[in-house]
Amino acid sequence: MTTSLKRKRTVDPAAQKVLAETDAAGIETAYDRHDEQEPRCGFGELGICCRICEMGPCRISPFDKGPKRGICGATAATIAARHLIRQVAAGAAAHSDHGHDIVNTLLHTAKGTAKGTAQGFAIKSPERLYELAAEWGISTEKKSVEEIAREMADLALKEFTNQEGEIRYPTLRAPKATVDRWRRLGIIPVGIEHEIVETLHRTHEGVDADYKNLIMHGLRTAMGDGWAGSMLATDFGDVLFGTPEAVRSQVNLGVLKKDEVNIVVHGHEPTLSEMVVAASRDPELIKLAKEKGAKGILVGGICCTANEILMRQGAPVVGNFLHQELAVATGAVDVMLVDVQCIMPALVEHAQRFHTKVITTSKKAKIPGATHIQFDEHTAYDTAKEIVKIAVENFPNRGPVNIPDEKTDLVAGFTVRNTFTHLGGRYRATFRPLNDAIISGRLRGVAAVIGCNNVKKTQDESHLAMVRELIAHDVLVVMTGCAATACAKAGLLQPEAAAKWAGKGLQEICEAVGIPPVLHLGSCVDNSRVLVALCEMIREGGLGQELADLPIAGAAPEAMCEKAIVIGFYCVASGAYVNYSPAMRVLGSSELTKFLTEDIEEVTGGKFSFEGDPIKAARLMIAHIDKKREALKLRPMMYAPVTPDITK
Ligand code: XCC
Ligand code: SF4
Repeated sequence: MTTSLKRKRTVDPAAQKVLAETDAAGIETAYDRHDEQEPRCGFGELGICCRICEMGPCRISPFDKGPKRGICGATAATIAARHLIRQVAAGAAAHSDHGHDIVNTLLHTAKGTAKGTAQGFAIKSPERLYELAAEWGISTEKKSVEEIAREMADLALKEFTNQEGEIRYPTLRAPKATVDRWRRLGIIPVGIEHEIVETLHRTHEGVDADYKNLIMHGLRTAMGDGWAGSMLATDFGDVLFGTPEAVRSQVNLGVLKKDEVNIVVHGHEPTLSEMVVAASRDPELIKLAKEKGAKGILVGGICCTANEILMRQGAPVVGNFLHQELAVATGAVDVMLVDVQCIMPALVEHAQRFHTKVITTSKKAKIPGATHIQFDEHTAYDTAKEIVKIAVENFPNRGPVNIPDEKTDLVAGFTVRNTFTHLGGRYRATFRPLNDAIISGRLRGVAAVIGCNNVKKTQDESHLAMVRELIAHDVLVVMTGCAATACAKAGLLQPEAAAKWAGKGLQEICEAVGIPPVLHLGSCVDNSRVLVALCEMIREGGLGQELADLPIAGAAPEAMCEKAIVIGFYCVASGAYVNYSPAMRVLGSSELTKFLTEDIEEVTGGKFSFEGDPIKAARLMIAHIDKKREALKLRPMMYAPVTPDITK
């Protein structure tokens, strides 16, 4: 309410309106708490504060004078690398534990202990299950769908706990040259959990002090996320909840309804939110809502839960990370239902100023002051109904309601298969048209722009600027997470966006195929879809032998959490160029910074940059794509880039 007025907090007009209201009412948000934290501790920002052992905390002076080593002798590079890979491990754990829960839910569903369909869960895509079984080499002969699912789920659970060998997907899916490189480097994980445990061991006081060795293990740990934990979350999620199909929906605070019960699901796991969507259609509950004076029941999402139910149910998206408090501040949210990850504890106190009930549902994520209703897959549908009922009964308690008008149409639901079924014509799922477009210079390449909102930056601004710059240069953009929501709000996820902002080559493709220039691939665990798409591009031929050869790049321009760090790490491990901003906390060590942003390219074929200006970062990504095009001796680009008109 004070200093935050001095800076631009968001480019989203809906958010601007709500923030004006919260300012006027003296209601605090994350932006105010951000300003309260200034000035930050410089040691922390630079990554040269160590609090790993009880002799510390130790800090390294970035100046000529002052200590250059911690008490144990750890240098800036050691300290920053240790803390960084601990963040990688935490991110890998978050995604992988989520994957674990999905595999477990499939197992319970297949065992019938989830009371079968009575409790809502069913194997919605047996086709995807059969496909995976074939890929994994599991015989399906004379087995029921449930038997296959049980067998696959048991095998998948072993990916978490294996203590020797290699996780399954790298060799099944990645090109041979990439697998060879990984084996040479020794970065194929033996099991997801093993690498996380080893990270914690190596970074304990007095163990690994070699920053390069630490980072190599960080890459291995991250591979266990991208090529196992997240990939299993996506694949088994598709089996259980259905493989997404292109779907139309709407996004932004304006999707909330003044005259309906509004339930906002926020967090990450699709298990409960899928059930809540189903329960909101229950005639008994709709009848109750009408008795309470509401016209119906709306379920909308925030953060990746939003992306999950958008992809599979077409549910509207209320907003991304920095919208969580703003949604409540509209006064129109009857229940904010949360599970795990990206949930601000501040929500509970914030909600007390309105009528909103905050309900936590995971034993792993409780917040003091919230109502806790434990979710259990065995009683999933009953729990979902109970929660919907609470929301309905809370509807008459609303105070003043102020919902901004803004809502934007979007198309989402792209997957590796359906995108390229589009590109290849209805009956031919092939990457040939994509590869040909790149080879001929109609398309420059592909960029994945992913990740969060970060209150240190103007909400959505970097996502929009970067993505517009990329598509203007004929780079097809794929997105996930809160980044996708940012661009959806600005209309970039509509087919019409191509004519407005894309370069001529990309425009031609979008028009021919009827896709937007920016493709929504789902939640953050669905970044695994990007990895699979890259593998398919190599398999199709003409774009090199290994993933590192591809004219592609990635970025997280408003990165916020450890999950964004681990995604960056598995992309670099997979040979990608990744711009990550704000910079990881390594800048206090010039050696470590140089390793991550330069020398590592010799090792994995990928590298990081930490450019904070989104346009400059986009240009770096384009330069990297052009470098790869040159190495592949691809044809010159057909068309000059257009200048994106940001006023449109
Ligand atoms: Fe969280 Fe996934 Fe980041 Fe958004 S993008 S702030 S992680 S919800 Ni995943
Ligand atoms: Fe200090 Fe070393 Fe302990 Fe870190 S591990 S707190 S640098 S003594």
